[in-house]
Amino acid sequence: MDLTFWQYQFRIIMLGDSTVGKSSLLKRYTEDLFLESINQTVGVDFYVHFLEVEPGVRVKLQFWDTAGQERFRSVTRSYYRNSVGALLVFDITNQASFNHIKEWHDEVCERVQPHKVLFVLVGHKSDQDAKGERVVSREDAVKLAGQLGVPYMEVSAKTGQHVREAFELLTRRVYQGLLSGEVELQEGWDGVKCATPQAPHLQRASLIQHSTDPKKKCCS
Ligand SMILES: Nc1nc2c(ncn2[C@@H]2O[C@H](COP(=O)(O)OP(=O)(O)O)[C@@H](O)[C@H]2O)c(=O)[nH]1
Ligand SMILES: [Mg+2]
Repeated sequence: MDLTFWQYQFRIIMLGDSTVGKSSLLKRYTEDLFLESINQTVGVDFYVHFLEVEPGVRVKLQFWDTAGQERFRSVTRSYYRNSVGALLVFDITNQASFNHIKEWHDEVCERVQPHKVLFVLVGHKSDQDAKGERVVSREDAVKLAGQLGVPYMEVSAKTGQHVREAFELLTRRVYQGLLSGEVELQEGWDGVKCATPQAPHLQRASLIQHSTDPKKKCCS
C-alpha cells in the first residue's frame, strides 16, 4: 500500500503564546519524540501526518508551526489563511497564556473570513499538575471552552498523554464538518484539498454519497 496516498488534505495551524509547547506537541504527534530543549522554530516549519478517519478514507494532515513570530504577536495573515483547523494551546502553568486564548481565537476567526476554522482547546503540560505547578484550573478551562463552543483536552508532549487523542479529535471534527457541509470545499482555498479536484457542487454531492458509503472515494 502506498503510504503517501490520501483522499483529503487538511491544513492545521498551531496557535498560542510562545513557549506553551506548540512545536513539542507537533514533534510528539508526528515523530513520537520529546526534546527537553527543542530548537526555536526557524522559518515556517511544517509537519505531515497521515490518519485514516474511517476505513478506506486517508487524510493527509499538514501542520503549520509558527517561527517564533507569536512571541511578538506578529503572526502574518498568510499563516492563518488556507487553514481549516487549529489547536488553541495554553500552558496550565502559565496564566497569561490562558488569558490570551480568546484573543488568539478571535484573531484567527476574523482573519480567515469568509472561511471557517474548527478548534480544539488544549491545556498543555498536564505532567506539571502532579508537581503542584498548575495555575489554571480545569474548571476555568472547561468554562472558556464552553464559551468558545469548542472541546477541551489536557495533554502532555512530555509524557505523550492524550496528544494523539487531541489531534485526532480535531481531525475528526473537520471530517465531520465536511460531511455535514459545515466546512465547504472552495476553489482557491487550500484549507481542505481533495485528491481529485472537480466542481465544488459535485464534490459536495460526492461527500454526501460518501457519508453513506465510506468505501466510496472522495470526488470519485
Ligand atoms: N513539562 C513540560 N514541558 C514541556 C512540554 N512540552 C514542551 N515543554 C517545554 O516547553 C518549552 C517550550 O516548548 P516549545 O515546543 O518550543 O514551545 P512553542 O514556543 O510553543 O513552540 C520547552 O522547554 C519544552 O521542553 C510538556 O508537555 N511538559
Ligand atoms: Mg515553536
